[in-house]
Amino acid sequence: MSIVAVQLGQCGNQVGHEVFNTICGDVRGTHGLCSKKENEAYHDACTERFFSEAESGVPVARAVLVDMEPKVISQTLSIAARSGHWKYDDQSHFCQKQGSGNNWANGYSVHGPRNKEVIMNLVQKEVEKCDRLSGFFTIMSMAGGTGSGLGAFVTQCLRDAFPTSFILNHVIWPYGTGDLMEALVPHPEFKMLGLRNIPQMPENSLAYSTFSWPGLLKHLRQMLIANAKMEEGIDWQVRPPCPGSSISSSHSTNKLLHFNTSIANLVILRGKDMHSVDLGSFRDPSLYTSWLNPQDAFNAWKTPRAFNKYEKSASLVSNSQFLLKPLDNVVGKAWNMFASKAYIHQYTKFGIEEEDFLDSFTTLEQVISSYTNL
Ligand SMILES: Nc1nc2c(ncn2[C@@H]2O[C@H](COP(=O)(O)OP(=O)(O)OP(=O)(O)O)[C@@H](O)[C@H]2O)c(=O)[nH]1
Ligand SMILES: [Mg+2]
Repeated sequence: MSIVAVQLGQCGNQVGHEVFNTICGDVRGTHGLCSKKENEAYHDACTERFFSEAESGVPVARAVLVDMEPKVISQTLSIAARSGHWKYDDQSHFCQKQGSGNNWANGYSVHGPRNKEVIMNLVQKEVEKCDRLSGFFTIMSMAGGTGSGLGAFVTQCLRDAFPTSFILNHVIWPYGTGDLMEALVPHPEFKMLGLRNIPQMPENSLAYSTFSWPGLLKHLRQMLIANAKMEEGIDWQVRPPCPGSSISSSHSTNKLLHFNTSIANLVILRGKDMHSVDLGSFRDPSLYTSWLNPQDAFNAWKTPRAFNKYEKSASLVSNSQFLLKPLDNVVGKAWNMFASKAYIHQYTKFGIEEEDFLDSFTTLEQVISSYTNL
């Protein structure tokens, strides 16, 4: 099965390039710690999913690059080609002379409809190169105008044109305040997924490190429930609430303050002895909201194929409350700006009306309220 990536705006193109570079490095890596046969099967599946074969033998990323200004696209194309290991298709990109000026409405209402046909034609060409298409992976920033605005527009076009394919929107949030900052979505109201990965270790320290699966998973689970993005600085005091505890108990207060409740989790284990790993601590019903059967809420994928140079590594994709606070802050700030009519004219001049803002606030406040009440 193949996936077509659509890289939008500066951030989408830069991050997209890194994604393909990482995938290519992983596919080419020889430290898979598995049999030759398993290694080949992994290599073939991964290559088919993300790359098509060029006559030159160099894999070509299944990607469409879109930006409203040319600089980043030309840089991205040439850096990839220089690697010698993979490249983008010379024809599979679209740019204009001028960006969307950090204006969502400009990207969504102006650049979107104006360039729909040519962008969707490029997508169609990439789709036709796939023997079997499973879906789309769009990469864009939430700030800026092209990634966010045009990206939202293109997502709608993809949904219309390919109603049965999956669409995974990879949205990069802007750096905030200076703090380091089919299984997972059981309900359309809850679709904010977060990613955690361990170990986090510089390459030159790896030779001196030993990792055990129980140690890695203990850290990963605590990163989840205490909502820590990094392995460092995890709050080990946070515990799941006791079943049946009342609102006034210290556990409930703890939960209210710190505990990150999950809807669903997916753990991906890669490397040595992964079949023997005990994942019981992630099946604990107290980690999850009560309305989903805990058996449906947890999934695990395992492969002996090691990732990068890690002998063992674990990733967690979770649908949880992790994004609640930042989202609430962003919506609060946006609401204040809207109430004082700041920047509104920048949107209304491109046809976005005050009513559209109110609808968006209602939608997001509903998401916040739903996640809050898990
Ligand atoms: N993480 C990460 N963030 C980036 C990167 N490039 C840009 N950003 C963030 O993306 C936001 C700006 O969006 P851009 O992608 O530059 O905007 P654009 O989509 O090109 O839209 P316009 O330039 O307005 O046409 C800022 O918040 C940046 O911090 C990147 O390579 N990595
Ligand atoms: Mg830009």
